[in-house]
Amino acid sequence: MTTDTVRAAPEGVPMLDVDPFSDELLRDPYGYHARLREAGPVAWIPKYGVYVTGRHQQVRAVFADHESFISSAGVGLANFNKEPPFRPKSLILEADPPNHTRARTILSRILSPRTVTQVRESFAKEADRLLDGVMVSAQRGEVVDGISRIAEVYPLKVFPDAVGLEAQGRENLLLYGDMIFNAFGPRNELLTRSAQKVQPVTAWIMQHCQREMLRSGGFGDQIYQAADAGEISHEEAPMLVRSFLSAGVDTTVNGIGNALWCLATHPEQYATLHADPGLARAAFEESLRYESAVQTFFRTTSRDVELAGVTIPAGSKVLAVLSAANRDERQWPDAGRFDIKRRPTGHMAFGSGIHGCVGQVVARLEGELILGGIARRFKRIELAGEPTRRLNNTLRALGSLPLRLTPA
Ligand code: OVV
Repeated sequence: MTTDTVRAAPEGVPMLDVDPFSDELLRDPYGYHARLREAGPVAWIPKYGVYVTGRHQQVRAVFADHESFISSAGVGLANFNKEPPFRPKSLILEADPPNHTRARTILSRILSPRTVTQVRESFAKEADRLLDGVMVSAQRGEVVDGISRIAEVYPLKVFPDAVGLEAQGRENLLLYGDMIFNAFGPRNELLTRSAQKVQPVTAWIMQHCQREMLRSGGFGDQIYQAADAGEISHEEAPMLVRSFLSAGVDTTVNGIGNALWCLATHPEQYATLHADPGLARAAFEESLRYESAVQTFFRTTSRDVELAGVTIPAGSKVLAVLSAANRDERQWPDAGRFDIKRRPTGHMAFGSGIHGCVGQVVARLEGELILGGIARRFKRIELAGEPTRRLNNTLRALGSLPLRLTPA
């Protein structure tokens, strides 16, 4: 099956004749998201022969029914029951219960609220150190790139430190993230380009999943401790460490980058945050809703299943557009407004259900510390030039974000 085969819409399902993975729609997806929500609760994309949903209620329903909408056939466009996965399947992301449950139990223990209490102080110290450096640049009147100076630097420091990874070679984590998130989409130009670097990057990643490469006591080592305790096999342990290295960096880089963009382009909202830096956590949460770092995930139907009156046959791919659900007027009054005082509980940026982001407490900690640190230091944050996009099949990502930061 090629991705170029155009397949007619099943009877009664509205057709949405778009390529969500085209440069044009990745650059500006919001018009297509509105058309998607208006087309109906479920629609059909002929270019890929997949179902698609962008309303909050249905995206939520898909994630809630993990027995009908499974992950083990892949959470990208590729159906692993029909073609081999591009890398050995993740033990958590691309698994269903009961296998998923074993992996999930271990990761959620390592990434628990208690862990966050333990790492908070060191994460806060690093945020302060980084932002003190940004302050020096700002005081000199320099333009600061929010991506290369803040959004990429911070997660690439604190998270791999917590995992227990050496400092050398961490840029591989960004390349790897770019690649795997592109690989959830079609085999387009974006994937081809990032996959050209796949061999050396994958080799580096797998090498650094080995126990002897991981600091004793870190998140990575704790996986091996779970293997020692018999919760998983020692062959599975490096694969679970790989999940940290896959999901833990590019996601937060873009979560923070997008939050900076939201604040720089909504000066009245930044003024509110500056007046009360205690809103940092709420501001990060709203930026996740408004400009979700992870835009989409697929599921595969394990059986004929009804979704909003449409019967989706077994073996179908279903594209859940988290970011469209996050701006669904049916769920969020004035959905197109970035409002840090909104309480966007139930947003889909971390997914929901049994596969809901297991690292979300760590992600929120990073976001809160960076936004809080900025709010306390700077009176204003403004664009100092046109931001550029880094197009990715799954991530909403900026390549650069020139900022003028005015010290308070
Ligand atoms: C990209 C991503 C998200 C979540 C989990 C994983 C990867 C994984 O490799 O387990």
